Amino acid sequence: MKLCKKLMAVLFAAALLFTLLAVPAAAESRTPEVPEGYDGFVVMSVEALPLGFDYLIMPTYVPFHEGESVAEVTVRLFEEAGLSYSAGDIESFNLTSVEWPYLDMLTPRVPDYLMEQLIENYCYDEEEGWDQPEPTGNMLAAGNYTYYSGWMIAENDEITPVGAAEVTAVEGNVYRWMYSIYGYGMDIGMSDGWGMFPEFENPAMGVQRSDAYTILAEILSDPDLQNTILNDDELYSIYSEFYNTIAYQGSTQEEIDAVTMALIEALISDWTLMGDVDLDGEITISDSLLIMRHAMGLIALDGDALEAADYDESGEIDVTDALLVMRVSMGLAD
Ligand SMILES: [Ca+2]
Ligand SMILES: [Ca+2]
Repeated sequence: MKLCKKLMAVLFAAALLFTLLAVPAAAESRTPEVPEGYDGFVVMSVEALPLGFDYLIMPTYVPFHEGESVAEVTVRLFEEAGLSYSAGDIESFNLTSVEWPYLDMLTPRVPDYLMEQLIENYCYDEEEGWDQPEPTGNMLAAGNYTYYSGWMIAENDEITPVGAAEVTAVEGNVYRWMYSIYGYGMDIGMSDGWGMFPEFENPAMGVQRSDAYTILAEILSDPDLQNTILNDDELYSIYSEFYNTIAYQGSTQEEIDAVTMALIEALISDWTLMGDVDLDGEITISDSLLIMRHAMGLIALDGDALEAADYDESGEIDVTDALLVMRVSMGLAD
């Protein structure tokens, strides 16, 4: 598999967060080009994990302008996705409902430990069902299902102390719009319920998903990488495990870290460093000589070596590849 250098930079950076391994300095920008007129990307998601609905919008790169509020970025995301919403005006943005296509066909799958709390605290009755009306018209709104439900915004896994109109978007930060159904954010693990709800054993408490979300956003921004994952059974199963774990509200930090690291390792171990024909992890003059010998028909490279030899990805291995790799090995090109 070939991964572009930019993705590698992100994956190595992510690996660094987890393992503190010494890795080559990689200071390249991320995979998608920042669109004309924008200053960078934030990661944004819209999700209802306590209900088992996963994501309305999976963690995604959204371009932003320097100085813009999170409310303004949110509006751009919703408009581009063609989703209607209610939030009042942009200066006092308060998200109360969002269009969730096919919501009427979804059945909540609340994790058992959370459902126990809902039942004990009169949000759900095993015979009567939900305490409050279920959504109508495919709009997921504050006050659906339970008296306490509503949309909350977190920046890097912490509920923002002020509304989205007052939060300035920051490059690379992860903004999550989350539908909470219990305890003013207890269910999403980001609140103690303001002391108004009984404590319970909560696997979600304090769990951070920002690193995992950034990796998912990176994958979603790279169609080639998605194809690679889809066409490789082992990689796809590792990816699925990763997705199912981060999308489940009851996952612990250990579980999320484990699947994230497994995905990163699978992607990195599958990676071919273009030009590294002898597969020793670096590009040297001997790689260039191997390419030259292959081009001259003196040897026949195969497998990963053959893939790595076509440095300019022209589909043919010739003297141009050998010269390019030589220049790289001498530090004259990259
Ligand atoms: Ca080499
Ligand atoms: Ca070539």
